[in-house]
Amino acid sequence: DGTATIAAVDLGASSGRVMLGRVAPDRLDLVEVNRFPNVPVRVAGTLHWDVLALYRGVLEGLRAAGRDAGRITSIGIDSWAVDYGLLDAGGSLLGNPVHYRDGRTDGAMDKVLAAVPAEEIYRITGLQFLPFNTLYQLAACAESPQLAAARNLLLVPDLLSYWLTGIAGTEVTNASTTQLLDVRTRTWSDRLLAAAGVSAGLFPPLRQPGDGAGELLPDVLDETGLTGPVPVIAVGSHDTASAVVGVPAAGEQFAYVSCGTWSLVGVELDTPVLTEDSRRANFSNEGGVDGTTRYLRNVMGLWLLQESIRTWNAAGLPADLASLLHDAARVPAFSAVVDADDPAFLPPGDMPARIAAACRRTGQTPPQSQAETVRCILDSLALAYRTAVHDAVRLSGRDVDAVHIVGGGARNGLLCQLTADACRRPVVAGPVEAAALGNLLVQARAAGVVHGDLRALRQLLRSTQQLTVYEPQGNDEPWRAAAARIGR
Ligand code: ADP
Ligand code: LRH
Repeated sequence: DGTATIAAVDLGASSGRVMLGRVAPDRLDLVEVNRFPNVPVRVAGTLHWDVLALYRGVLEGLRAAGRDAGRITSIGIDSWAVDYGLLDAGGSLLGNPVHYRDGRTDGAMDKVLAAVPAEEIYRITGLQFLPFNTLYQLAACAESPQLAAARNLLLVPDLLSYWLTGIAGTEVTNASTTQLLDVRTRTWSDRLLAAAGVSAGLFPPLRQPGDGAGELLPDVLDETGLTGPVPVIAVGSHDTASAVVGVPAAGEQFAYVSCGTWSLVGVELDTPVLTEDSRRANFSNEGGVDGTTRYLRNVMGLWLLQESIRTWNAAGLPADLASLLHDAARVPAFSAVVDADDPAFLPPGDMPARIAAACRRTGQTPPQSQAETVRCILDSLALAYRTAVHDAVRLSGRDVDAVHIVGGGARNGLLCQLTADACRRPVVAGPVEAAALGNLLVQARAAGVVHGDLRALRQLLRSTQQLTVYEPQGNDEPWRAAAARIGR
């Protein structure tokens, strides 16, 4: 009847959700049928994802979707990037996937860069140098018996897809985050596979967003109560690829902040920017849906806030997000700012202490209260977004009329206003579930209920999603001064 009923699984670093969408050419309704926390587990000193708990959350969500909807047109999965599971010759998972924040990659990037110069890696991949890129994770465990026993490497969404369908593949937008893919040909780079110590055969065949990825296995139909056949569709399986599809922009002159645990800040381009300036600015050319380039920088994001709250709660101090944000709005701006991208903030641990130390290092009085710490985080994030938007404009030549904030951070009115002020441009906030919506739209297009390019898909978002606009206030001077304080 021209309507599709679609399940979009979106696994973020802080929570996973299964969303159920009903899509028609002029209609898009989305409901959350299951949400579950994503809590990493340290085992024998190594930080792991609890991948079976996530898979259970997916199965429970699919069961709930079936209860709500009856038949389901298709399923798609996206998750955070770079991490993977290894399968043995029998297709069994070899150990639990390791978290990108685990310390095993300490020093691994330097070792790879000693063998292959950074300039060359950037010319091939166009990717930001982050210590946890799959290239460095693999190099860090090159000698491990586990890698020796591995016959297949599956990125997290592809691993869950494999459990659902029995068919292994590698979706290309997520593959682009490994730093093993050639950004121009979108195929594996032999040079970098060699540097990682693996062969191309480790990776199942590449898939494009919109490709079929198999059908639910009989045992999964039993487990979920769904009526087959139910196809699984490859979507932009990197959550940020799906989130950028879900940005409700009108034209081309927009920047986005995909604002969750991380903040991914950049623009959408037709072709990558591979200049030396771009490499030095540590900008990424990630593979987007429909062959687009997501030209962006990883900013440390709301992790700074999440980890501060976790630290306070662990110390028995009451701290809830709503009251912290309420109090932070009353703290004077720019009392202290930090470089949000300081690598010291990457691992789990006492975040307020590390923020205070960073303030002292730059000659500032550290925040004293929880509210001051939260204000410091939000000012610092807005400042980092400002730098990233300026750099994206400068390095790509793309003009930007508005900044879209999507993801959980779109709910943070103070952060949205600060971002408008810092970027000197209107901020359009929402949708919160942009990744799930981008996932769903690519499936709806594969099912033939919506048509056209990303612009057409975004038009459907603009006509169906609630958005909030924040106009810039104040002037640029305090932002420039704050940037100077941290040497930016
Ligand atoms: P991820 O996909 O990385 O797990 P989300 O996009 O779900 O992240 O965003 C989670 C973040 O959104 C939280 O860390 C929190 O800071 C922010 N957030 C969620 N709900 C609210 C809210 N009601 N008000 C302000 N911020 C919120
Ligand atoms: C956001 C994200 C980001 C990656 C990081 C590992 O969830 O996928 O794009 O850099 O996780």
